[in-house]
Amino acid sequence: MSEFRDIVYELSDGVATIALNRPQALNALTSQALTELATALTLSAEDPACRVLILTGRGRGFCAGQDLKEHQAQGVATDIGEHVARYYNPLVLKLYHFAKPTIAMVNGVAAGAGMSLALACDFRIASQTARFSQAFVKIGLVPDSGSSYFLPRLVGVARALEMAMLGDVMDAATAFQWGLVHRLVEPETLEEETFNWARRLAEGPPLALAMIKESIHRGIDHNLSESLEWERGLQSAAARTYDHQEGVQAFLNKRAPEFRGQ
Ligand code: LHQ
Repeated sequence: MSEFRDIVYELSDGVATIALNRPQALNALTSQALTELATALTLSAEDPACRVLILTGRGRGFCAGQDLKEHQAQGVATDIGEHVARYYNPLVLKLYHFAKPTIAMVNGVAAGAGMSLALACDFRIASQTARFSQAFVKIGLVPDSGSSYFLPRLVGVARALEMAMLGDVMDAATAFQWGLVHRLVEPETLEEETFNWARRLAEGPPLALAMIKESIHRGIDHNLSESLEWERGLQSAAARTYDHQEGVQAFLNKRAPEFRGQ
């Protein structure tokens, strides 16, 4: 069901999957791929049948960041800042504010802006073949696409500086130990484990999940008084949903709830 060229978009059982599909270049991002990714994000955001999003890559890479061949072909006159503002920043904001759970299924190397995209997702489930690199410094650039925001929040300032300043390729076991990934699994079970996780989220109460995401995001960016006030407003809204009534009824009747997103 995909009319795209550089990505594959699929939806089943409430789970939408966007797979970057330029395996020969470890799914490095061309303008075409970035445009398609943005379109697929809008599609999945607007489709009520989609309750969870998985972002992954085809082949042995997750995403090697900006396609440096395209970048080079565009010439030194190109303003990278403009490119970042036009393609990457809107994409990262879309992912971060995506009102449904997002999972990066990290099948292989995630480098540069490719790592940033993984960090912008709510969850990272990684195969033992995954690797992570803040590759920017290796080509004389600085972290972009949200890495300077997400990385210190996930691993702390000291480790973020180490990754960003050295640009070393980190193996999956270290990434797990550092708290960059939620689960580390065998390559053969990556899809199954990720889909199991996704299906659990897809069965959750969609409105509450969206509000939980919003409140945790606000919690990291605001002080306690602001967070308490924000929680109060969201709780009022959550308590007015059908799904809240359904959850309570299901608990009292000792049955599984059927959440509708209402
Ligand atoms: C690639 C790439 C790639 C093209 C592997 N491009 N072909 C934003 C806006 C504008 C400009 C600049 O940047 C940004 C933000 C960024 O994302 S900057 C960071 C850009 N990414 C990188 O610097 C990573 C470059 N790649 C690597 O360091 C390595 O390929 C990693 C560590 C990712 C993987 O290493 P290996 O597993 O040893 O694979 P490989 O290097 O042999 O690559 C396999 C193929 O993929 C190879 O093609 P070839 O035709 O020789 O088989 C690479 O040329 C191609 N490829 N990354 N970013």
